[in-house]
Amino acid sequence: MQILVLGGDGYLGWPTALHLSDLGHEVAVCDNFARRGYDEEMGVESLIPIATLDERLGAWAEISGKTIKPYVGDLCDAAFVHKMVADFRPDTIVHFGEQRAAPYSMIDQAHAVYTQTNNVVGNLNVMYAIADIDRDIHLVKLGTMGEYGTPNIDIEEGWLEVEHNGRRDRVLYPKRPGSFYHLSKVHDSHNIEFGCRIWGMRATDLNQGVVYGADTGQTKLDPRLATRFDYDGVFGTVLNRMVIQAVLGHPLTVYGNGSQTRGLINIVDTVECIRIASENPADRGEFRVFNQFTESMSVRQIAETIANEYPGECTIDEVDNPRVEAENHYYNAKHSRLEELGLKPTLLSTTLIDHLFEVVERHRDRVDLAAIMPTVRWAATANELPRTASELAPAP
Ligand code: NAD
Ligand code: USQ
Repeated sequence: MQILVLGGDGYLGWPTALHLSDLGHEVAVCDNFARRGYDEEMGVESLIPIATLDERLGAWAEISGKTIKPYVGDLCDAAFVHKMVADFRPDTIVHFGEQRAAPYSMIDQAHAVYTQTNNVVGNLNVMYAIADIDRDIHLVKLGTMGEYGTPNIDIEEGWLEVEHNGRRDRVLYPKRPGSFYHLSKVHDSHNIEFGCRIWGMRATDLNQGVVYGADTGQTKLDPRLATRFDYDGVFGTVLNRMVIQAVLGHPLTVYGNGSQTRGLINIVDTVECIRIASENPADRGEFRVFNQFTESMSVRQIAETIANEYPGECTIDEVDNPRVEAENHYYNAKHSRLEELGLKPTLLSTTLIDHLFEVVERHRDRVDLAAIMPTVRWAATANELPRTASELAPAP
């Protein structure tokens, strides 16, 4: 298959491009390097050093003999997106190319506006390119489990059968997300579902849980193929952060009482889920939703698992929760559809955690301890005036 990976220079997009290329698909990647720009803006760096996109592509060609084609540009530029899709003529577009950190979107008005503009406009441009060029292109879009929030009923995979005043209907599952970032994904989901109805688009919305892990079969082959690994209070996600905190002797930062529960998935399963979704496309006009996570744990359980596993001393701190989120809540989210299509879950294990400790140990000198504590508070309203996307996140 011809597969175009948007956001192909990011934490998940790069390993996905390698995995798909390794399996024999013709792969292209698109990125505007916004993520490298946020690093400059925040004054932080990936724990694991990452090569430039050119170096990555060169290394992959050298090691595998396979070529991945780069498209460097901004998804918010409609003409660029149209030209790229017309040039590559993909069967599948995998869309990772958005601003993905909830705390970044909550810094102030400028960052909220940037996040929603970047994500919603970029996604609309991709939809219009598909509608104009070839409506059979399957859009595999990365959404998030956080779109649902933490409702007091079971979470289904995208759709809900309801009975109201004696009548029945199948409706999009009601959403109650917890940040302007998570909201941008809800807006995308609604736009895509509408595109399926009006244009007969084929779409799979992958509501992914929090990803952890540092490498995949391909990124391990050469340091130039490594993917990024974030630990700072803005871009670092909970399990990855806690592994680094343990190795650095920093108390594990549980926000609030730690009862909040999230779906988790290992990075090796992420890339496999994308393969499965791509090779089993949605039907014409179908808006299909898969919940992409393999196990759920409370933040406290994650902290206790890491603390128990760490061979040295490790303490857990209950930090004043910087977010506005439910801590004690019901959580039962379905996630069977990817497994029905063949996903073999990689569950959190001693081996996986020990491997992460080793990776962090190797790069521990690169950690900036000052970047660890959370700095963004949800309830604050810093309303610095919005800037343009290029002022906010200049490409390096
Ligand atoms: P990332 O920030 O590392 O990668 C996203 C990439 O998209 C970056 O390289 C960035 O430069 C690029 N990008 C952003 N805006 C762009 C634009 N306008 N034009 C072109 N490129 C653009 O993020 P990630 O962790 O790899 O996440 C990828 C996707 O998966 C995101 O959509 C995210 O919401 C979703 N997701 C991530 C996680 C997680 O835990 N990392 C969990 C669930 C869902
Ligand atoms: N948390 C802590 N301590 C920390 C960091 C986080 O207790 O040091 C808590 C948060 O309060 C939250 C939970 O852990 O309750 C998850 O936070 P996170 O930063 O790991 O994840 P989140 O902000 O939800 O975002 C991440 C990715 C995002 C993706 C989402 C999947 O950055 O791109 O969409 O995970 S999900 O959470 O399922 O929506």
